[in-house]
Amino acid sequence: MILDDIKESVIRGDAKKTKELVDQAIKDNVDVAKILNEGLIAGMNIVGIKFKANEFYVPEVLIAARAMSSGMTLLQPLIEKAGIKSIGKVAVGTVKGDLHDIGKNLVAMMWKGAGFEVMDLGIDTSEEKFVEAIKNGAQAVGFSALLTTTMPGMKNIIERIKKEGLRDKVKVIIGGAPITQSYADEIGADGYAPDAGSAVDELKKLLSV
Ligand code: B1M
Repeated sequence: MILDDIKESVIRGDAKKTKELVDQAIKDNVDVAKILNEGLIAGMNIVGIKFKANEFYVPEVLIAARAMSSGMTLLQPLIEKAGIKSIGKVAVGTVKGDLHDIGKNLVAMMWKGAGFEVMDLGIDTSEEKFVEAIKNGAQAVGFSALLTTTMPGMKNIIERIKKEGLRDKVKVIIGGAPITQSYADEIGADGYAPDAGSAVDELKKLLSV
């Protein structure tokens, strides 16, 4: 089955093969939603499971995400044409003063891989940028921090979101090496994930998808 082949080629991180198979599936008139959900996204889901189980490490995830992107370049215009909706709109950024982006990028890739529309706010992200993302429709915002000196900034963002009267419109999920569940509880975040694979499960749980 071509959809299984697409899934396997994403898991293997074979960008060339993934693109060829997606191209073939399109030519064979396979339903675009099936190519997306049962091929590309299904592959990235397995990658997330393997990453969580320490069977895959950062390089394998990056390579798989690149394979998925290669298929997406062909699929994206057809998805837009078919009006297929993402399963949710979310934003993620590394907090103010923090330049570490490898973990944040992995989370963004895994969320995209799971079918979310992701606004990547980048590094050194101001409170205003998070607020703007919520005003632009983000149903959840993710904060990443790698430094013990920048993690307190997460509390400030939550306070700012509250001040803007937006707290009940958005779920907040946090992560990064120094972050813990008890810190998430302390600052009033809705969720915490220790790794990019768990970040997918946590986001799906918070948004009930
Ligand atoms: Co920096 N750095 N760094 N650094 N750096 C650390 C974090 C550090 C632990 C190293 C050390 O001292 N042992 C230390 C922090 C100490 C502390 O605060 N307790 C440190 C320091 C001190 C610094 C500087 C201050 C050094 C200096 O200039 N004196 C400086 C700060 C710059 C700044 O941010 N303002 C600095 C700079 C840098 C580089 C620029 C050189 C580079 C970053 C490059 C980049 O990101 N583009 C860098 C790097 C690479 C590291 C280490 C070596 C690796 C970080 C990394 O990418 N890990 C790191 C030491 C270490 O961790 N071994 C270190 C891989 C990545 C996949 O993991 O980001 O944890 P991680 O993400 C995971 C999870 O945490 C989770 O999922 C990811 C995947 O599983 N996760 C989330 C992350 N975000 C999430 C969000 C979620 C959910 C899960 O929901 C939204």
